[in-house]
Amino acid sequence: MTTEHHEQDLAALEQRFQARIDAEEKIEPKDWMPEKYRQNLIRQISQHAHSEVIGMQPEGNWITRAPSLHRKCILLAKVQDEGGHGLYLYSAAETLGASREEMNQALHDGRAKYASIFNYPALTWADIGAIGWLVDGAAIVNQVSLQRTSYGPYARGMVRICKEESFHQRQGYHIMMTLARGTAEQKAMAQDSLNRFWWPSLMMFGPHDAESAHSAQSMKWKIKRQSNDELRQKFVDQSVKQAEVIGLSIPDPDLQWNEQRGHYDFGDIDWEEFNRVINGDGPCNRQRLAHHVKAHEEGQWVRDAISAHEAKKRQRNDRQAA
Ligand code: FAQ
Repeated sequence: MTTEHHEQDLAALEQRFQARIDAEEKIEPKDWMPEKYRQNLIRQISQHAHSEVIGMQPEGNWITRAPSLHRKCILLAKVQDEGGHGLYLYSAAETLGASREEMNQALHDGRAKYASIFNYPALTWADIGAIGWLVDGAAIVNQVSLQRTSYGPYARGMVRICKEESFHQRQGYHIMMTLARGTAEQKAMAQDSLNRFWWPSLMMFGPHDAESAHSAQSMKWKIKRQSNDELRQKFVDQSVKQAEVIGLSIPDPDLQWNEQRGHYDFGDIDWEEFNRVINGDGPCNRQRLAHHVKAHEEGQWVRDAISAHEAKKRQRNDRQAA
């Protein structure tokens, strides 16, 4: 086949692929897909998976210090859920031909990112409330939209993840509500936590649409269904009311209802801080990565044992078949 023929075939395949996307068909693992679609999905899904797993660290740090047995049980279950989300997502990425080992290697080498928010420390118990309320809250806004993403395994994973994230968001909000209705000291602790987590939560949605490198292509392929700015606005609009109900104030002097737009206007994000954190220089980046590398290395014997067991099983089966 000549190069010209090959290019014509490729163009026809790409056209058919786009027509399927436009018709809202889901793309499944064995379907033909453009190489860039595959690569872009691996990038986003693996980044998402790493976020879930690294996100266990700031909260895991509070399991032994939760203020009651009840809160401890809830937090333990929540952190386990996040680990589970990571596993569904790694599995979804594996259907695209990326191995878990490669994805972890990319994380450790600094080639793969994870959500910037997890590079901020959880300093007080109220931070566990703020993480549930705001971080899971922001994650849900994003993930509800991703339930309609064009890649089948990712979309289906998101349906289950969203159900669990809703419980996480409620538990965080409940912690904040309890503290805000407590002593003056407890309320101040909740407010301090909101002050520190508000802006990093807005950064979770990524750069403005005009600055977003992947958005245009990802929207065309329906990997993303709503833009970074649309989702951020949705999150701001819902959070203002939630803060009012529990008597906490959002730390933004420019926050104001805009009658014309039907949305809240809000202040500028510190993009310098965002870029610093996503490029490895946030308050906890080094600590988070070092902890992940250590846990991965310490788990090597488990992976070795499973591989050895699988090899023995294969040998036994081969002998029986012979
Ligand atoms: N942090 O062109 P865009 C959770 C990177 S799950 C770090 O706009 P895109 C659950 C971006 O990767 C939270 N990096 O990128 C939980 C790209 O760099 P690259 C995670 C960021 O993909 C709760 C570059 O900037 N959720 O929290 C961030 O179109 C509590 C250019 O950006 C997901 O991952 C950021 N905030 O849009 C767990 C959802 N923003 O890859 C424990 C799935 C941007 O070229 C406790 N992901 N970057 O090197 C997405 O929806 C998208 O990937 C966006 C970014 C919206 C995050």
